[in-house]
Amino acid sequence: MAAALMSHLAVMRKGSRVLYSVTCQVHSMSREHHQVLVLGGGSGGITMGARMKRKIGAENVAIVEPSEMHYYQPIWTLVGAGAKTINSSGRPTASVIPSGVKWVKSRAMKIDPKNNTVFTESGQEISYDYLIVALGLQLHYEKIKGLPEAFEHPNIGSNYSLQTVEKTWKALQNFKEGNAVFSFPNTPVKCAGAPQKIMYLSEAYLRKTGKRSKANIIYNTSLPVLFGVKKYADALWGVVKSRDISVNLRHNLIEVRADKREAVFENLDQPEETKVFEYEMLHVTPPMGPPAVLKGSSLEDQAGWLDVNKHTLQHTKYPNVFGIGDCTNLPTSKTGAAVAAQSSVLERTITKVMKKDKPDKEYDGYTSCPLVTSYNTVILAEFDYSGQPLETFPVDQGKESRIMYHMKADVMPHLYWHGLLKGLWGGPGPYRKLMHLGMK
Ligand code: FAD
Ligand code: UQ1
Repeated sequence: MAAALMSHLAVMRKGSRVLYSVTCQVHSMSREHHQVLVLGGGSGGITMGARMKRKIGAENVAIVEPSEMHYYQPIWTLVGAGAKTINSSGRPTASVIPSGVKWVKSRAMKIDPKNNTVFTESGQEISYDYLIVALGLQLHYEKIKGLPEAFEHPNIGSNYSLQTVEKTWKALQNFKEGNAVFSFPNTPVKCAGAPQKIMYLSEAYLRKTGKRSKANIIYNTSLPVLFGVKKYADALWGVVKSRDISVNLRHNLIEVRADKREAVFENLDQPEETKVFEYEMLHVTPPMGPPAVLKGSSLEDQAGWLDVNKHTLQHTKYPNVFGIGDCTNLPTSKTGAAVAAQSSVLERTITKVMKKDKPDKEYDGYTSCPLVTSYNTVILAEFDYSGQPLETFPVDQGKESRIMYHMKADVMPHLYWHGLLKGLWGGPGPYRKLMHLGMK
């Protein structure tokens, strides 16, 4: 009804100032209330929607999500390497919203936690009793000079976005001879292993197609290490050496000159020093940051991430606000696996808070990264807040494994769509002890 009135007015007063003020009035008329409001319908949002539906009934839950499609992002690593199709990674959002849960198909524009209210782009004003923030993170290609325009040129791709992931595969197929350069930015990222997974796959592809001898594979990372956990970093150094890959630490991509096929990196240990790498192929992992809507909401920490208690996932200032996933300041690596482990803790925390009890289950920082090292091998990194390995399987997961590749490529997608998103998969924690029975 409001939409019909607005479009009628638009026809009558197109372009006038009067239209703007009337539109605002129409917008402000749309108000609704939900016991639990979830912001974001990605991995964390859909998962918590399903769990909350089970706890309090679908009619008491709503999810705000603007996108028509929901994507299983972890498979983009394999899409960029031509091992899976982009179509296999997406499903309509309508099909993943738990049935009966209200889908507010819009974008949260402002959050007012003092008044328990969220304002959407479509003009709705939604109040809540409990708010779950699952907004993910934002990609910032525009922070690199020359991007995103450079994606118009061949030879450059990025597995991190829907629009650019197939360009990685094209660039790889078009490779003739020269440098294949892979970057890692100077910000927190999601799936910190993904920037190098595509490098190992590219190296394997060039070997398979007889072009490897004409290629220099170069990994330029802003980090001072190859990976944050020593056990897996050591294993990856072994892979890098055996495949003759060059790694440059503390190298941060600042500019792409696509017409000349040049990538400019700054040396983070020697500011002012820049190095230009010519490339035949460039894979960009963009700088990333917190969702813009958190800015100025009083929900964010100094760096802009959602400020939550690292054990309970409850907001540090507002006890009826909770967070999950990439948008939070949880000091662990941002992954879907972490979302899974967080979801069971968060369900428990919210249930306790609803009963006016104290939260009693603690998130240990569990996260996991299947480090794809070729078209049939994976090193399955799993660790917690302490940065110590916390492995599920009773084998040495620091070794490249074919079974783990099968798990990443074929099992995980099923676990995601039918387990995690249905609120039935809370991470491998309960199975870990079982798997290690009989071991020391
Ligand atoms: P997302 O799933 O990104 O969801 C955020 C949602 O919020 C989106 O749907 C977005 O549209 C919505 N949103 C944003 N702003 C607003 C707004 N203002 N209002 C309303 N909605 C909004 N994880 C693994 O565990 N294993 C892997 O192997 C792995 N590999 C990866 C490889 C790649 C290339 C990438 C890109 C990611 C990978 N990940 C992996 C990471 C994993 O996909 C994310 O950590 C996970 O999706 C985080 O879930 P989330 O709900 O926090 O964010
Ligand atoms: C996981 O739980 C998960 O979420 C469903 C992933 O991705 C999306 C993962 O990549 C991984 C590795 C896990 C952890 C699961 C096991 C069985 C170790």
